[in-house]
Amino acid sequence: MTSLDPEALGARAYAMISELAAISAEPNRLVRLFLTPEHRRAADVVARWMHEAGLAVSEDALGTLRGRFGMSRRRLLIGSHLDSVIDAGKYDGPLGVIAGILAAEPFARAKAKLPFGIDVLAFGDEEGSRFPATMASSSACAGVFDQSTLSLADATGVTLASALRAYGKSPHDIAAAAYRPQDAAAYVEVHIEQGPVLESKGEPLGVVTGIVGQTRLLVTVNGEAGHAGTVPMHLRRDAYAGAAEMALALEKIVRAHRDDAMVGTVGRIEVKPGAVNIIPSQAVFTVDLRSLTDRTRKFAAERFEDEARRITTQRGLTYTVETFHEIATAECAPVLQDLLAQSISELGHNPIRLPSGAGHDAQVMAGLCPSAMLFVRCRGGISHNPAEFASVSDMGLAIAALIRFIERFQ
Ligand code: HGY
Ligand code: MN
Ligand code: MN
Repeated sequence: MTSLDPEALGARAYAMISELAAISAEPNRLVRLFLTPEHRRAADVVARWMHEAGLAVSEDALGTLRGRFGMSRRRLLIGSHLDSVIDAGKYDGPLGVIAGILAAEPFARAKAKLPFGIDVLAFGDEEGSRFPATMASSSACAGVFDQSTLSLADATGVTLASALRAYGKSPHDIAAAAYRPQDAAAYVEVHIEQGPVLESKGEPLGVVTGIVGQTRLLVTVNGEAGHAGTVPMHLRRDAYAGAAEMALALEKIVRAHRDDAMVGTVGRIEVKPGAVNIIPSQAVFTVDLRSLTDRTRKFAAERFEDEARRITTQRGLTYTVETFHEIATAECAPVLQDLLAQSISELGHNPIRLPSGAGHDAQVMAGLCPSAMLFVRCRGGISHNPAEFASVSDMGLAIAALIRFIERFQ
């Protein structure tokens, strides 16, 4: 058994988290998007860490870094993502990559004879912050990359295909990035909980039972521009007012499904022409709908469409709804859950089991191989926010638990 010093592991993790957090497209907030110069700089730092840990480093056609130990065909995959949301916290994603490197290191240094190899994976796109799709990198590893994603464009009109070429990759090599199912023994991801449960129970670590399915919609509402001072209210076709009523209708539908941990969010809205004295002719907004059961999520999406139809008819508006991301609920492999729980108990802590309301690469990897997640307590459950925080000791305990997990894994 490897001797463990969680405090020292946590301190190293914190130093690495801080180094990555300084790599941002903007000086005053953390923004690190897929296939940007910041992604390249972050990947170069992570490649150096992987090399220093004794891992053989390679990069696949989607820019996923792979730190490899051992020659066995059968691979234990450990990973998370390097990209961030806009104005992000510094733990969401990087903690999982860093935990994988620090957990693999003792085995690589000792040239341990394991019945499997270890691949630490640093994915470049999980958040979907740049292109209107998410988890492109882990999809390529899982062999489910959707080629139509290549033609998606970012806010500046750059397509994923041209961004890949600018990053030095060729879309023709994407298929080669896929693991053969027989080679992928399991996937494990360490991630901050991004919620309040572990903190409320006074526990540092948790074992994820399942990851919610997601539906992301782009809704376009069209009305008629008009003079804000002269058009009487009953004669207006106000696209924004219609969109606002649709957002409230979404909230009402979702609140009716409390039991499935269902949540619905309108996270972004653009109004045109966007002048103070013009009645909006168009409103374009996103819907993020999640639930622990796919059936209720799909039912809620249908109910939302019914409401959109009713509201726009009443208001003389037209609308379109485009589903730009859909991913099913993923169950975490019970055997791996138990192995993680055992590792946490051995460290003297109570292995809380909980679902994940956030999406993760583990959801995609669950289609390739048995997958599991280890959650780390985060202060106030805050995430996707610069106030995001995980303590040195909690991070150290997570890495220690991951080391014990690797020792037990067969
Ligand atoms: O949106 C999510 O759940 C994840 O943070 N990408
Ligand atoms: Mn996130
Ligand atoms: Mn994440």
